[in-house]
Amino acid sequence: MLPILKTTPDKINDKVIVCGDPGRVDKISKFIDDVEEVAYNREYKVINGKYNGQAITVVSHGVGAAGAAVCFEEIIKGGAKEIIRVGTAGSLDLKIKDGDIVISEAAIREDGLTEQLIKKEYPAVADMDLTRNLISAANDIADKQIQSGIILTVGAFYPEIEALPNNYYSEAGALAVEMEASVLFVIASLHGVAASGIFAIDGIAIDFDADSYNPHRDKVDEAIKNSSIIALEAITL
Ligand code: R1X
Repeated sequence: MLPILKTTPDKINDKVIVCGDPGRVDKISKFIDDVEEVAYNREYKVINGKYNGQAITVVSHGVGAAGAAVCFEEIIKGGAKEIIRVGTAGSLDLKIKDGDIVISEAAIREDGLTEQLIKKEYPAVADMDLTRNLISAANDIADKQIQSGIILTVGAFYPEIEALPNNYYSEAGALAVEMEASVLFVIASLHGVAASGIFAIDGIAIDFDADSYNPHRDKVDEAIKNSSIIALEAITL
């Protein structure tokens, strides 16, 4: 039993697409054949199906490191061998605009969780082959330039007394910020599993202004749709 996903290991295919939003699992299922709804417990929705004739699983992991880590540990326990996260992220580079797509080669571990798993010196890196597949599928599908590089994974989304680390890592060349990639990369590496990520940019996160954050726009939806298709192509290449 995979207790928090509330399903069994035989329901997890080798190839898994993960995303934060359970609603996005339904959207991705529109591109997949022979869809089977497997489980839906808490924020974790699991479906199976086929893409390019190959069996794949799509799972949602919710927002943030702790809940996502539970998902990643359980899908790997279930037998996942290749995992691609399809997500949204804020831009940390003024050349990268809303509706653009970023592919992660590595993630900065400001997630607040992975230091409870292994020392901070251990890197959060994406699998080279899966990342190369993503870049190549992106070049075939998207009509604009796709950037790849280092992204930032944070634990806190809204700031309080402490400032977010967004501007600091923007200066260091990080392309975008989100909340789960470093967790995926660390857990996958610890288990010898391949993982990578592709991100639709939903706003500018330099000098982050929480009051003007609005990810619900057509150009963001379009980028999420394109990144979902790119991920499905990349994982079945
Ligand atoms: O990873 C981030 C988090 O899951 C991106 O979107 C959510 C917050 O808006």
